[in-house]
Amino acid sequence: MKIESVELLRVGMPLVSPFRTSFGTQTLRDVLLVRVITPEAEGWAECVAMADPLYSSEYAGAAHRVMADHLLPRLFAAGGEVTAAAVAPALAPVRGHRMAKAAVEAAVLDAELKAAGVPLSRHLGATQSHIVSGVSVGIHESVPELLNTVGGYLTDGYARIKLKIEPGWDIEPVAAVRKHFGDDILLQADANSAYTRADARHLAGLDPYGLLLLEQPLEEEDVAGHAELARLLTTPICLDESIVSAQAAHEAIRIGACAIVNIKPGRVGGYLEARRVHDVCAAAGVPVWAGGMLETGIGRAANLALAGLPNFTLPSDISGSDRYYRQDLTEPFRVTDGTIPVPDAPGIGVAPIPEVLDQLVTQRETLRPTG
Ligand code: NPQ
Ligand code: MG
Repeated sequence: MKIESVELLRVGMPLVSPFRTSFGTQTLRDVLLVRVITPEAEGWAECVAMADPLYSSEYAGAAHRVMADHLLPRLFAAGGEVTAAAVAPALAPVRGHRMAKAAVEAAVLDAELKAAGVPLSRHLGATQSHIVSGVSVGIHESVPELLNTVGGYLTDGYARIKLKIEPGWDIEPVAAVRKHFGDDILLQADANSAYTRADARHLAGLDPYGLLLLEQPLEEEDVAGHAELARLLTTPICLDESIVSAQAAHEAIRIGACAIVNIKPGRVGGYLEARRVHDVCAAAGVPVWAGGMLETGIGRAANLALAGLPNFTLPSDISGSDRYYRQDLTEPFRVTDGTIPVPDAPGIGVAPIPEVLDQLVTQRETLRPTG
């Protein structure tokens, strides 16, 4: 396939309500889109880096610059001739910047699959046509307000609730949600690395509440700490931020740092590496589930395809479009009977609605192969 040009677009997506996590409160999603234009087809992808480097060291402004200055020149090195499988090797000399690399690869992959008429789900080897939909619930001002929000999501049909926690907002909200909604709801918690090893005894206070898992309690680099913590808790430990590659997943599992893995393609450098993470976990008997980064319909569509792989056996963080956005960039994704269907059209199966994109776009830049 020959790339004619790549367009980088910045889009400002207002959230339906503020989303507070242990690393801050978000009210607007600063989305970086990648559009790959070839004579046969056009590919779209979304970079999941946030506006600020709070979830990880990557952020949208840096992802934009590294794409324009380092990744796209390498992609264009063969005069624009490229295959999706060759993208990661071509970008490998650049260290880190996995979210940026993931988006470049995903846009090429979408163009390639749209040209070939093959859905991403089929290309990746998905076996599930509907993905069980969970929802991530931010830190609230009070327990009554939290119960009201959770009740609304259960009414919407979400099959699993994830509570964001931090020191000072952990045991009490978990206990209250368990007591109010009963033992049957699927419940888990995500700390986004807000604790230290010294908090082990305190975190063991979550054990009586039957959580499916506790996600990333300690910092990204402290994989050994998670192994230590796992021995002190009965609640299964799941890693998110720490799992930056299939290699990292293999090592974390080997030392007993996690019993479950959250898979986000952006965090591991692409959908092809994400499939390798899936495979490493499957071989070790470790179940996985699809994470979420407040994606628009572009990222959400691709995540649904990946989440169809057989070892994705726990409910996803892939929610309906209306959980985050009043107006999505694509046709909205809806939750029915607690699931969202995997798109079955070629590539990611969707593209931005031109009028919506024009309305929300804040910046566009076009880059071309030279010669
Ligand atoms: C997680 N996602 O699992 C992340 C964290 C997260 C759905 O909980 C803007 C962009 C805001 C990315 C807030 C969920 C975000 C973001 C939270 C990612 O850890
Ligand atoms: Mg997480």
